[in-house]
Amino acid sequence: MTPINDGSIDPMEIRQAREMIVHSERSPMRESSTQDSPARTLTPFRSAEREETVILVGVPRPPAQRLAETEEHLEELEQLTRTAGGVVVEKIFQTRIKIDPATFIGKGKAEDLARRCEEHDIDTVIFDDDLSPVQQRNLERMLGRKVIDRTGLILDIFARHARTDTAKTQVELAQLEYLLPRLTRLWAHLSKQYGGIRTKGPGETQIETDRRMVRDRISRLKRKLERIEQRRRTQRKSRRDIVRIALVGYTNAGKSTLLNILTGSDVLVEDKLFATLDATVRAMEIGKRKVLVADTIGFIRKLPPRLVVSFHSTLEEVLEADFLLHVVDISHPHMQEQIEVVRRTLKEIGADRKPVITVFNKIDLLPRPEMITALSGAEAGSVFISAARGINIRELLDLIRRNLDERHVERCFRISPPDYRLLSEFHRLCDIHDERFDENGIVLHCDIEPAVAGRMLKEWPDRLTEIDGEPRTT
Ligand SMILES: Nc1nc2c(ncn2[C@@H]2O[C@H](COP(=O)(O)OP(=O)(O)OP(=O)(O)O)[C@@H](O)[C@H]2O)c(=O)[nH]1
Ligand SMILES: [Mg+2]
Repeated sequence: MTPINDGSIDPMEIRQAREMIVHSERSPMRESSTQDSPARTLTPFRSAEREETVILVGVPRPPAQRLAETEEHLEELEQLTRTAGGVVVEKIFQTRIKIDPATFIGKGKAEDLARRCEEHDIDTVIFDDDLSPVQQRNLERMLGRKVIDRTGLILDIFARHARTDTAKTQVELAQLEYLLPRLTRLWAHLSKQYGGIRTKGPGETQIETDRRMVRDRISRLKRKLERIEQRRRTQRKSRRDIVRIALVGYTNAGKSTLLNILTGSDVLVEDKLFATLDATVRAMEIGKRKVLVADTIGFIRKLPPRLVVSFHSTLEEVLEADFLLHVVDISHPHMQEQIEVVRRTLKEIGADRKPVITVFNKIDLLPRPEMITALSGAEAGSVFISAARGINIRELLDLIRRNLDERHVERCFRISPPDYRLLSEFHRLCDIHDERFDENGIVLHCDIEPAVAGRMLKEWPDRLTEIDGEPRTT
């Protein structure tokens, strides 16, 4: 058994360190290259030839977290592991009142875990909880295997699923930020081995070089994201008066399927966790109004808020939406907890005050339709649909329309002298009931949002006036 923190060199660290040297010599971090970034050297599953064998570790901490709850969490961790290409051989539980700062599970349990890893020829051990860099390093030494936590695993899945340039950039940034405090473990042994008293060993110099390289790359990626954001901001400005809806929800709930059916798009839909990594915005018409709908990254329990925040595009779409459609997989055994996780995450990113329509999806999979009656009483402003089968979509559209109507008030304007550019702006932004020409210009009745009306009146003071008492012709 390798003792904790003894400074000895373990073969896996040397391998990882070499990969890092080879990498940094070969490619000085190309723009938006997720595949070759140094973060990949720490990600769990890279072998294409065979599935990697995995042990999962859950740590119940009564009374706050009971064993049954940890078991559920490990089921989901198993699903995440499969998504990343690993096969779970065993799940291990260790109840603890207090977490061990050196090994998380305690030295005795870690030794037991090491024996099991040997017995089953395990490649990787995955903890459901976040490990500190020190705990991760100590455990890797004791077990002689890769040890990662849920966040590391999720990052690996993100890296595999990132397709667009924005998603790749965001994932690489999140990976490097995760990697930075963990860099020491790759090089500490080398500095101990070769460094003299008060002198720097080559390893230590290398750590500094690597840290600097990673920090430089982080700044470059941040600048690149800022440019992407700037572009998106300009796009958003051009559509600022159009109503915006964001689809939010637990991963795999059916958000992308719903976006496709609402807007006639062809966004990727997969029975996988985190199929969507970049916000996609599509237009649809409700009544005569144009509405923009955004698909966003799914939430999951124990997803660190800083990871959500690193997905700026999702964050912005959610924060700037006029209201949210919270898509819930009604057939999921842990539906209630998933709802809570989504609500908590919305709170963490500051979007908990947005109006929400709860959309219970996948009703076609319900074994007991009575669930609908029970839930419709408990969840006001909700609707029950199947996005995949197209069931009750009309009902959802009606609910969205009612929400829009509440935001719009009927008002009457005169455009004088007549100006077709201004008229088409009205057509773009509101629902026009009636429009006619008189000797002074164009008179129109429309449903318009008060803020939009205020802005238009300010922008066109010489052509636009609000009038009262003009009767509608329709
Ligand atoms: N039976 C059934 N399956 C559905 C329904 N809606 C979506 N699905 C399936 O659920 C899976 C996930 O759907 P997605 O639309 O990719 O879910 P998502 O919420 O976008 O997932 P992420 O992007 O991974 O967070 C896919 O296999 C869909 O075919 C439904 O109404 N009924
Ligand atoms: Mg999706």
